[in-house]
Amino acid sequence: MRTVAMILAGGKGTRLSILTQKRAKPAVPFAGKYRIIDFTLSNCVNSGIYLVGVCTQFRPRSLHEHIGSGAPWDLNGFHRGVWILTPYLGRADSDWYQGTADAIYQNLDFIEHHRPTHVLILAGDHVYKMNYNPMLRLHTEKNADLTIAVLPVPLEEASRFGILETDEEGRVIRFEEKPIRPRSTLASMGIYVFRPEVLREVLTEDARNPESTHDFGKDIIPRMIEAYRVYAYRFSGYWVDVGTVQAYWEAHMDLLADNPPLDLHDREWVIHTRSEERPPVNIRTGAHVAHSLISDGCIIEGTVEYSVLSPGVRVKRGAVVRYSVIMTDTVIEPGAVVDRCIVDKNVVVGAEAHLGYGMDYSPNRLGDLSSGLTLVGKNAIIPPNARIGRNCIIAGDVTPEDFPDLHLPSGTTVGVIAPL
Ligand code: ADQ
Ligand code: ADP
Repeated sequence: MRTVAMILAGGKGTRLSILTQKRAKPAVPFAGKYRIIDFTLSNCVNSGIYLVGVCTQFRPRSLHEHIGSGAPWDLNGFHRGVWILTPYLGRADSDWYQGTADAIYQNLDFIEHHRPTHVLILAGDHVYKMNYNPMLRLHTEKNADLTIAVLPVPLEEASRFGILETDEEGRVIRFEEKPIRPRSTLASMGIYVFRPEVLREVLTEDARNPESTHDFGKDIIPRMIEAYRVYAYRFSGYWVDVGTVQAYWEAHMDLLADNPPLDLHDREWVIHTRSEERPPVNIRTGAHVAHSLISDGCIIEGTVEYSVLSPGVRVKRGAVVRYSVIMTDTVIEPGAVVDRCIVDKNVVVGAEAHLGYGMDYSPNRLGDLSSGLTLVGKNAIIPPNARIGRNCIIAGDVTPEDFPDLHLPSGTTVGVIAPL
């Protein structure tokens, strides 16, 4: 068996709001020291898959720098590697990938160059640990053309996914992408194994179809159900598509349980990342830290509860951080309170400022936040004594001059948000 994995890492990620203002979704920091794509890259190498292509297009710089030569995942060497595949310039219609199927279609030569027996198509924005080998084996045993990884989801969430039905043998007999009225709760994880010849055949046919949006879920899979052997592989572990701010925050809170559903301490399935050298965490007199993940280089003098801190965060005397995700090198000045917030890198929260203030848990106007989260973008400077309500979005790089009123009511948006 020879497998090439292709990671789709090119979606716009607009539902992650300011977190993807300057970086691609798979490059968004996760669980303190990782980036979202680390889970998929690590799953590949831990499954013994060493030929990996990453299809990128939107704001790929952070992602390119993070992946670099692939060394942290041991993906640099003879017969192994990670290749960043950007859309090539000069195509007549568009220089960008149109849909997920188009991103793979444009890279068929890359895939075939490696002469694989199996092509594994993955997403760059899922948080999970999965050994792909049982799925690849099932694909071979069933002599399948396509195998889709599936899992049950709650009925109220089913319309966010590709929903399918199978016969008793596990063959897929119906597939509907994001149905308004779902007939089942078995969801596609957007993880596919293709027989390489079939992949070329279906993508070439799709590329010629002017009606198609060139998307696996919308176009390719529904058309394959009758004419090809399509099977479902049932996955039973923890898996989240962290495509929305709410899901991103909830997945962090999941990590803080005493027995988290995703164990980052598992020595049998290490999640690899690129990280800088930082000194050990320094917890000073008067600090109170509980139910939290604190990364290297943090200095804590205040209170941190139910929160995840990336490297180099400082929480100064009397400051309180709770139910929050705080990214690299952010400073929380003395006496500040940060409650149910996602704060990007290099932010300064001024002394005695209060973020996530008040009791407004109503859904955010942008439709992204449903439990009163407040977001602060990269490099923002929040002035001392500011009061910023829940459901607020402060874009990156804003400074005190952008805050004529230090009391921002719930639902306020400050600064320019990435175009939706
Ligand atoms: P979605 O997650 O809605 O549904 P999509 O937004 O197309 O699918 O993203 C899939 C992956 O491809 C993401 O990682 C995204 O970043 C990437 N991507 C999107 N467009 C791209 C492009 N043009 N070039 C490169 N990469 C691109 C899919 C399936 C559903 C399934 C869910 C599970 O269509 O059937 O249920 O995933 O999350
Ligand atoms: P982000 O806000 O997404 O973290 P950065 O540019 O700060 O964007 O970081 C992206 C990646 O590039 C990280 O892995 C970081 O360590 C690395 N990086 C950032 N600046 C440099 C640099 N000057 N040289 C090499 N790597 C860098």
